[in-house]
Amino acid sequence: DIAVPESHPRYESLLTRHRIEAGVEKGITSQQGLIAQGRGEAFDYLLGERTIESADVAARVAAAHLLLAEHPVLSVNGNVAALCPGELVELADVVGADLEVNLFNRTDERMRAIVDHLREHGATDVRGLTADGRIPGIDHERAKVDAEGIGAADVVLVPLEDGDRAEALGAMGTVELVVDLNPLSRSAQVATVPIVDNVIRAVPNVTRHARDLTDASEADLRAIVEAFDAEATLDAAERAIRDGTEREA
Ligand code: PTJ
Repeated sequence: DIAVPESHPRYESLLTRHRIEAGVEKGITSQQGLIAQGRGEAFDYLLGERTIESADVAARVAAAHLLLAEHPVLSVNGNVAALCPGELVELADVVGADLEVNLFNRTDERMRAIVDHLREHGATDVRGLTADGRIPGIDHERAKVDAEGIGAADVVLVPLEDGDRAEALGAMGTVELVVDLNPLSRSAQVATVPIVDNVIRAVPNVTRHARDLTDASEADLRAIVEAFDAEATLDAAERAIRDGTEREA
């Protein structure tokens, strides 16, 4: 869906940009989403535009958390809705999670456009429009969630979350699985499981691990979750960025 040959060295990156642009045109992605994408791209470039090993381990741990959860929810914002809607619907199916549209810059138009967009990509029930719950400790619009959705979730996947809200969700005792290309961002720092990878690669990777772990026992899943070290994972991502930079220099 883009006039760039697949052989182009920056094909993936250009495709991603095109999706975000199309998302803005469709009323799904906010203008700020363009800036967020640019920020993410810079980190992705430094990581070598690949899934580093520590991110793959984190994706497996995230899959284990989602499979163990009583009530897992995948939070969807304007960027991820544009980048990987079908992949989010697939992950929700595989782990039995709800999808909930939850926006940083919330408007009714964008909420509805994203719900429709997810339905076009195969989602049946999409939460977020009820908005009868609140995340304590943050301002009104950004605090809105479905009481029966994120409000009652034990595990939430929040791709590209804002730091404030990531912190507030953590304070509610929710297990937070964060996808963010910047290992220094507050969301990555406060996450139970930070996945330092592009959502475009991370979401299908979590799904692949979830499929692989479908038959694992509860004890095995718990062992995977308990062996995880978030701080070491963030350190490994920082090292990958520094090493890459040194190689370029
Ligand atoms: O649709 P809304 O209103 O909910 O708004 C969504 C955005 C992303 C615009 C909003 O949450 C926002 O402004 O986020 P920030 O504070 O800019 O943070 C975005 C973070 O995501 C940054 O740390 C980026 O490095 C990272 N990021 C950007 N694109 C990607 C990414 N991480 C993974 N994959 C990406 N494609």
